[in-house]
Amino acid sequence: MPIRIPRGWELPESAATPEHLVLGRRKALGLGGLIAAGAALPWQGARAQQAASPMAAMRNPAFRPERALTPEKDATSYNNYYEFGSSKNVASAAARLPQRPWTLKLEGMVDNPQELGLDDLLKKVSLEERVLRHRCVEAWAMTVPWTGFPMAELLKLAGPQSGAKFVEFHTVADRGTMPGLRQSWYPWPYVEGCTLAEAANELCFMAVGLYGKPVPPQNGGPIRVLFPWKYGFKSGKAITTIRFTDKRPVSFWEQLQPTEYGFWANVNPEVPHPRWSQAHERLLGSNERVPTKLFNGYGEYVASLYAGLEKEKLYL
Ligand SMILES: Nc1nc2c(c(=O)[nH]1)N[C@H]1C(S)=C(S)[C@@H](COP(=O)(O)O)O[C@H]1N2
Ligand SMILES: [Mo]
Repeated sequence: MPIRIPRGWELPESAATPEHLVLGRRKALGLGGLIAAGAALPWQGARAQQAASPMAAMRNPAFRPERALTPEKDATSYNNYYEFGSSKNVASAAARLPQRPWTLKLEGMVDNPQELGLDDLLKKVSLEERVLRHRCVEAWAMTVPWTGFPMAELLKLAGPQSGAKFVEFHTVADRGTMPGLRQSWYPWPYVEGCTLAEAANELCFMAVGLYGKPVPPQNGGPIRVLFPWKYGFKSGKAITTIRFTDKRPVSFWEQLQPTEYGFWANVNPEVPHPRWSQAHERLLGSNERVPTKLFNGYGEYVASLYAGLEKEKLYL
């Protein structure tokens, strides 16, 4: 009998993956023997499938959301994007941000500094879809299908040098389209960072698609980073430069309010924000209130990253 794949990936009707891709994957998963033998899984190496949409890719069944998908209209109309203002209603303003041409720079302490056109980069990586939970520090959450590739693939392209210990993600600061940049008390551009080990973790993901389509500008198109185990502010939108360094970056929110937003920002229900509890979260769409999980439920991937760092403020 072919191995039984857990049912978690058999998502409800609302799942955004085009039907033919789901069917294609089921057929491929029928090759149970191959999977058991440790051959490449069918969704690994799947290129973006042109037929349905340029950003439709095979869903990676390892990422079981354990929650219903957030309706697309909610995930794409309730956003945090301070470059466009502090309201959640930024989609129409963000639509003015040009999505092409787009270049991504890999720089700093790397063997292969380079500037990549986004479409050229997409030819070098394997796209997959991951349904991931997202948890904002403000205690709302969503569960959405992202298309993209592991950050580890960019590390391979860049070749970090032995002295590189941290990674900075610089996001675009476009004066022409971003009215928030005129609010000069904010430390623009929006820069976030992590350790090299965090960037190399399987869960750190570069997203170029959402619900099988290019990531809409308000959600961070054309390319954003995702740290699903950290509060959402770590997941910078519209990334232009990834910089490798030996100094721990001081990120946007940490510069603004270091007593409330730290470097690590791992999700933890037991460590309240100084002004509110983090024990529960509200799901976009249904408004259901559910308990928050340590590392947003991704401890099996990331808990080991923090061994020996217990004295750090890991959950702020
Ligand atoms: N450049 C940039 N990236 C950003 C933000 C921002 O204001 N500017 N907000 C962050 C916060 S607080 C959250 S919760 C998520 C929101 O992502 P979403 O709008 O796709 O839900 O983006 C993060 N990335
Ligand atoms: Mo957030």
